[in-house]
Amino acid sequence: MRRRAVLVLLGAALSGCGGERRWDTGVDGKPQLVLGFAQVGAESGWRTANTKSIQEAADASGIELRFSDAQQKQENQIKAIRSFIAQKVDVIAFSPVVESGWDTVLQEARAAGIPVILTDRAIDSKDTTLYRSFLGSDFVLEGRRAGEWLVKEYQGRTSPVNIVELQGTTGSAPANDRKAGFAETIKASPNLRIVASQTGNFTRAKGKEVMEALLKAHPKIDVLYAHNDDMALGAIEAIQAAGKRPGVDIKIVSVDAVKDGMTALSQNRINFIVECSPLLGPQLMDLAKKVVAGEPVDARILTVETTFTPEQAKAALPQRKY
Ligand code: GYE
Repeated sequence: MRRRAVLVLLGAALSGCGGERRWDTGVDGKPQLVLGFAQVGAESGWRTANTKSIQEAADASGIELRFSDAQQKQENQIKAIRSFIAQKVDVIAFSPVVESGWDTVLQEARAAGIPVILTDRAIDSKDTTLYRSFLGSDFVLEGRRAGEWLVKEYQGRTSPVNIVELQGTTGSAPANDRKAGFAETIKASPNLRIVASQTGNFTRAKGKEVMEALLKAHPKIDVLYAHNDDMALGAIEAIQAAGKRPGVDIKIVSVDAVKDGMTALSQNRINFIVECSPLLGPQLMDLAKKVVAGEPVDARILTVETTFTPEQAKAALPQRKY
């Protein structure tokens, strides 16, 4: 504790010479850089794995992480960012809970000379100078992949296929984009129709609750498209409680590929999962160092991902980290 405080003070003294902000090297040769990270919350298995990845990567690279959990509320994230500005952290990173409404607080960060990195979720601001880089997945592509699986699955069938959709958090980039990518892909098959689409806020509890209501309102549901595994897992409970077989009576496609989702997939209770990797920590730490050192970085850094069938899930599960 004491040594760290000294190093931080030393760093402050050394960096008072103007120009680009720099991180300084401590006595053990490790960089001393303070990263303020405003996380969305702890709503899903994906999020828990993402937080762990960021904490571990910060530790491994000698970065001091100041972590805040917004409990899925934008106002809390804005407060956390303002607090990081007041603390004069070297760099701020955050996963915006929703896409809109960030300009004011990000202008404040810019005015304070603190660079901002977006991770996981994007914002819809036209002013791209408000942040240095965006690191995360292509959510439209994920939605397309879910749609492509469905189109193939029902190829040759002309009778109606009734789909219900459990959306992620309203206004969030993954909910908007996964919806759009999926809709665009199934459009050419008129028998594939979305009969209901509601938010389950990316949580298991809400996924279950909304699915219970959907099962009552729609006696014939053929497919569930869930924007994440947790909502699919909640919905599976509701489907079973209604006396139906998940994966058989109602086909299920979801996004994330966390361990619990992959386990359900390997047991044929989910039929297909599109992967979305939460392991963004190491790349985020590299980016943070570069941005603080004034090095150029790519405006958009994409995560490489795949898809899983039940057989592929069985094979991948033993090595799955999250
Ligand atoms: O898919 C979901 C989480 O933003 C990609 O947020 C992330 C999503 C992820 O709650 O499980």
